[in-house]
Amino acid sequence: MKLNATQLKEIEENGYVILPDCFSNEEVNNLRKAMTTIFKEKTEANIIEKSSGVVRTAMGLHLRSKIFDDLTRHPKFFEPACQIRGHNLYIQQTKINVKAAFTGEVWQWHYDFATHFGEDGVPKPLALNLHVFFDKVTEFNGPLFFIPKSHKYGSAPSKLDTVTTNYPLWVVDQQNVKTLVKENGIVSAHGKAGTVVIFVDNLVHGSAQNMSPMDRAIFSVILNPCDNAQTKFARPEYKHGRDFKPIKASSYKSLLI
Ligand SMILES: O=C(O)CCC(=O)C(=O)O
Repeated sequence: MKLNATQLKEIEENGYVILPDCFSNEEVNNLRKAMTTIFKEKTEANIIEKSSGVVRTAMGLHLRSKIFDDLTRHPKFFEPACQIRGHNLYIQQTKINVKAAFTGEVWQWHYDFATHFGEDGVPKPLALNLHVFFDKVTEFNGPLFFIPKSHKYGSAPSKLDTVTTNYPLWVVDQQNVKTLVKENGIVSAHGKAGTVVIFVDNLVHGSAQNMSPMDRAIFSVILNPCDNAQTKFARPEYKHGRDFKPIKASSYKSLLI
């Protein structure tokens, strides 16, 4: 799947692009079945919500399951990522962020590079975060909020938050968010299951708690240029992949079995 000139421009200008109808219902249903199995595993790579104890984030999925490994290398992620960042990309991270009905908790305002730099010593904000919705995402069930163009302001000062949720996150302070939103507004990323969203490493984003009765699961793969790999190794492999060889596109047959 190749991005057209308008979509490439959207990423450059706004820092994100939303691509509806990328994966079929059959593919998403198979992925959801695999997700249920993954959530039952007792592993520290399944991080639970602070209050409800349900899975918040299941990580390291390409290391844990064939179908998620194939999804990670799927041409619908891989080809657009190559168009934007070139062909030498490694898998930095894979996860499903769940946000369960009624209980899914907040992701504070942040941009991914603050964590990639702060925790892993990634030199430059070149990683791409590529999502696929496993549920219909609406304004009600905790969609991601983006501040368009915020990636153009460089890296806003960030502070490590280990208190709000069970997932440590480098977050942007409210005064900076206020300024960025005043100048650029906020958009929410919604669409049907099977929608793909791509966004850049410096884009400020977050999401509110899910108080709706609808679950909201989103798969995420972060691909990073091989020559921009991590230089610090404090986090486990399920949070930052250690195989820095360039990936190839998968045959992705397992998505349809
Ligand atoms: O899943 C969400 O709502 C937010 C996830 C996120 O911001 C991230 O993975 O960087």
